[in-house]
Amino acid sequence: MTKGTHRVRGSAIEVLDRCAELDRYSAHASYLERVYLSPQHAAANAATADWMAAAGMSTWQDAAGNQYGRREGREVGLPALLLGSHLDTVPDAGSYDGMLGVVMAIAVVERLGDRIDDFPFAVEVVGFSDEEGTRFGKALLGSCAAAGSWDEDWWELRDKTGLTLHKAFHDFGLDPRRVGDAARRPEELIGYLEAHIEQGPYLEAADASLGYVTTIAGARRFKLSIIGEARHAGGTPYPRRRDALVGAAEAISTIERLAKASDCIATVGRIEVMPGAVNVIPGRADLSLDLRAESDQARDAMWSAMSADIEMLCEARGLELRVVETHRAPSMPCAGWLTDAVVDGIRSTGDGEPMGLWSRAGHDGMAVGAVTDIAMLFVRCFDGISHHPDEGVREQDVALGLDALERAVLTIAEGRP
Ligand code: HGY
Ligand code: MN
Ligand code: MN
Repeated sequence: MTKGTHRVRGSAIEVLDRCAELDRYSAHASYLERVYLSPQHAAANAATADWMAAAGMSTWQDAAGNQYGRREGREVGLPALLLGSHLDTVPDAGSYDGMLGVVMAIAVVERLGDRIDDFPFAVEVVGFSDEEGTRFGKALLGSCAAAGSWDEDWWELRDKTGLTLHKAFHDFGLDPRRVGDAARRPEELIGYLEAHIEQGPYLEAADASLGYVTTIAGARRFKLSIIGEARHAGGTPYPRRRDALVGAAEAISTIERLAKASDCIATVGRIEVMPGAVNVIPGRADLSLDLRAESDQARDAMWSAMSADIEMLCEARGLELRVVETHRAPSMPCAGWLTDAVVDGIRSTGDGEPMGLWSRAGHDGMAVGAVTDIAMLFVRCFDGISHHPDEGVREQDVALGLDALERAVLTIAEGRP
């Protein structure tokens, strides 16, 4: 911030400055990556805790590394309206996916100030610790812990160095035996309201700054292994080949063809070819599959069609297909009463008739929805770009988003006894 300028507390420019400050907590100097249980995770939690405290909140880190802040309502110990998002990122990330929602939530607590003292509920802000699943492959670890849906099998998940989640917990200073302490009981919360960039082009196409979410897409992620036979690239005639990479290429185009012809969305984001030598026919190809749809039924029907077609093409090439499901999260509808408050907030900004859309991106609300009602406020992002350093937001859109979020919280407070 340049000398002499005064940053208005709870303003859009302060929110943007804080998102820029969080960029500093990255595992790499040249690009942003902040993963679960890393030193960067700890640093981002500490900075966020400072901002929460400055906004008048008590702060704590829970047993799964989620960062919380809380401001009491008209009595101590009331159930809380939970605001927030996540602080972790994908590799080579933008500055706003997750972080914007956490920092906007803190700004809204700042702006509401002493008015919260008269609320019939407390207001909490959470910075979830692992929405992306970048390090261990399983997404929503932080919010699953908060929702009480931690799976003991996850302890053996390994990062790319082979370190287990269990060991990483210890190294971070957390006790794996206490992860259950992070679980929130339904009676502790009245709802979860998350502001997030849209991560798609629809608000921009409608020239809308803000939107509300109807449903968060259901997602399933798989590791597909296509097994052939490594052989000499020169000496092996085509009829004798069982080329795993050619099989994977056909599978990838099949995935795209089927998804394009549907309302589902499927992406192969990663492929690993073995042995990976230029003069050896690939004996094995491991590829990721990220599959999403507005409903779990549509998602599962698409998986059945895709897996059947891939099985067939592998059989025709003499290849073996092995499938491991690495992540599954149900589609999560947003609650009507909470979404009505978001719509009220958007309407109060004069941003035109509020636009509803289903979220193609996954969010922590998919896990939190197991213990409390959820709703989401979307903020337009430049050209729909996300999961990329060019991710960007307009200050004016963030300013309207803060107004809408503040109004939504007030609408909820006014609507409760
Ligand atoms: O993958 C997603 O949709 C989210 O950004 N984690
Ligand atoms: Mn993301
Ligand atoms: Mn996100």
